[in-house]
Amino acid sequence: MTNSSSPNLELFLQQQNIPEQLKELLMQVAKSCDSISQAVNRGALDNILGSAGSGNIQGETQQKLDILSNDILLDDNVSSGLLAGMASEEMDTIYPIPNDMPKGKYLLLFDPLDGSSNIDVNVSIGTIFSILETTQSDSVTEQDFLKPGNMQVAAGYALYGPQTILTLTTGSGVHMFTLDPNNRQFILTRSNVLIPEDTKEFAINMSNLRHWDTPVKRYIDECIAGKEGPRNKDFNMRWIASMVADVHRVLTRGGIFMYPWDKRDPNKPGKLRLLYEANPMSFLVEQAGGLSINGPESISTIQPNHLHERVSVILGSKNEVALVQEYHLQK
Ligand code: AHM
Ligand code: MG
Repeated sequence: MTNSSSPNLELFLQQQNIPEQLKELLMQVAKSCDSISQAVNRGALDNILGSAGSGNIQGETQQKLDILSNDILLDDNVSSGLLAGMASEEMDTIYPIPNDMPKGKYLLLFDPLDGSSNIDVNVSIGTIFSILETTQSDSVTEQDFLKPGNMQVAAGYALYGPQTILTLTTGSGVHMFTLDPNNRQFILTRSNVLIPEDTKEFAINMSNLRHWDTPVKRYIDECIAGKEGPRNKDFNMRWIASMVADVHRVLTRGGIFMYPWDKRDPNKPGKLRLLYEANPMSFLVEQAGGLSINGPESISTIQPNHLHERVSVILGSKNEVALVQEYHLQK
């Protein structure tokens, strides 16, 4: 598919059977991602690398670009009239649209810049977003955001890598758009993405091996045993440490991505956040024919209890994820 024959995001959305306001919101989010992409591209030239000297509610150090990306998304979307509220990894509580602004029925949740540890080393990072609907436009509370993943009306991410790629789903497949830096248009470059059901590639932070639970350890041990082991095939390992980039690879050529619960902090259900990391990525992966689980269960049916709730994540090629699920159920 070439640029000249491919629709841009606006044209693509016009052809989708979704509400006009959702199309407008997706265009607005795409515009914010373009702005974040431009900030990321300039980096040290604008003195925006490095720590901001602050921390978020989850005890993580915030980078200057984390805060800048969060501000871009807030500023671009606050007056759109499409939203009732927003929530972010970088904000302690929800952000209801102020009463002097027009309000809409959507809720926008985001990790403004995923892969914080990669910002200063010029490795791929991205923005992850999830869109929910509410009936409480005027008086939104945290409770309105606590919906299981299968209630999302749209989800996606922008990956800031060698190219900026916007990947999204509105429940009719997964589609990828490449940002043309000459005219700042997102051009459809891959539609109806399907994750191969089988894979020989896994992604996990191996330095946590000693902390894993038995089913995860068993699965990875068997992958590493290769042709001589019970899987009868050699596996390859990749770990970028930006979920957005690791999931993009899985969507592009298959694979299994895991950030499982581990014994480092047994009371934490995992590292990644359910509402603005795991849910949107699970929606995309399932729409692309893959699976996404927390171990024994599908992530998309988990009822969230807190805005910043964490979850164990295992997603990607169907047959591999199903095997890890089987190991958890046998436990
Ligand atoms: P972040 O949202 O603060 O960047 O944290 C999430 C990131 C994921 O992108 C990635 O999968 C994981 O943390 C990397 O963790 P680790 O540092 O253990 O490799
Ligand atoms: Mg993140």
